[in-house]
Amino acid sequence: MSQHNTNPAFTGGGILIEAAELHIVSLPLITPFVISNQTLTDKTFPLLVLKGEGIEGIAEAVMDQIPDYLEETIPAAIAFLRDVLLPRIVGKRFASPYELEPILAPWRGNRMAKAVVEMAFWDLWSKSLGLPLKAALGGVRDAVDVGVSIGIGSIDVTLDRIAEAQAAGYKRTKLKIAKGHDVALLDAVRARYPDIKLTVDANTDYGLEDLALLRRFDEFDLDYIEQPLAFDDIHDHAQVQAALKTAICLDESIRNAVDARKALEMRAARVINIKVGRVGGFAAARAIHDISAAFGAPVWCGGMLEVGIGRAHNIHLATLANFTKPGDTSSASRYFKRDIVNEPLEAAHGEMPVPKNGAGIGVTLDRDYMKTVTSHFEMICP
Ligand code: OSB
Ligand code: MG
Repeated sequence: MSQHNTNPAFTGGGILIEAAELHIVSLPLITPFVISNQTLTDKTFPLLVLKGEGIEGIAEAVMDQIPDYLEETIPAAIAFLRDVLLPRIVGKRFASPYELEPILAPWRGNRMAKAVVEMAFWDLWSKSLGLPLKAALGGVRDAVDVGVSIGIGSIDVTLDRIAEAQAAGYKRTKLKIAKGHDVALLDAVRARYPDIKLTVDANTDYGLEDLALLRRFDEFDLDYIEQPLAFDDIHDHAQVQAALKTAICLDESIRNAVDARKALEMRAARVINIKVGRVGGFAAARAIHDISAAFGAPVWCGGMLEVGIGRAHNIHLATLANFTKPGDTSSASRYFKRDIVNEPLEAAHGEMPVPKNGAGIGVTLDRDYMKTVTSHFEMICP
């Protein structure tokens, strides 16, 4: 079936959102993923389907069950979506994703919950136009450069995982680090791989009191050090950046384009990680992309261990021009034995092709398999 809208009732006067499906889906991870403050053994996420004009817009939300990466949680997001956001959207018409802004903007925080609504509508809207999401966003590439993110593990296991990533042709290796799991690891990795493009992600594990330790990271020719300090800090990162040769990259603490401007103005970072879920949707992601370009700061597309729906959104986003560093959207098969989308999202030679099975995000739900991994389902109607 063509994803292009052929419904004669569609007048171009906006897409009527007839209903929303809200699911919670859970897929086991092939190997547990360990970062500085959490171990994930499965990937559990809300999945939203907006239905209108005979088509479906789909997105997955990136908050975890508990507030480990940022403040949002799945139970709170489900309540906010069910009770606040979706009732204000279902039964209404929207001519473009920008028309959602007045509905999303008044509420504080909850960017991941807002993002899932906005992203699902971008998918629906681009499908209604018969365009790949990439084209609706203004992307310029047919494939995006990608690297791997390797969770915390022993030095031996880490070296093995780097060997696999190198064999697969990934363009950058990002190592999760934490206090006590840093310099010795980097020594061993650089001894074996002196020349690979290497970065580290501390997920907020360090403080200004660790400045002397952080300065030692300059020995390892890292492309950048991601989020060494607190999730809600920008200011103190400027002190770290001033003391180091290596670029700082901010992830957790960039919530929107204003944060990105402040961080770049005060030289708290030279690189920005953009996650569309973290920043509240594509409009904000693009604004951060644009302000970073204006400062001459490269950006890259982060990941949250998404399954195929979120991966597809990420790939389309990363086709924008200033995504000049490899992103985290590696092959889905590194994390999941079986995905809930029909199209395999596999990188080759460190490049992830833009999925293009139909318009919009270019991947389709495997509804039969999804049913078997869904723990919660509700339908929001007008
Ligand atoms: O900081 O990028 C992060 C996973 C969970 C929480 C935080 C982060 C991550 C990742 C995942 O690094 C990377 C990926 O999706 O492959
Ligand atoms: Mg990160």
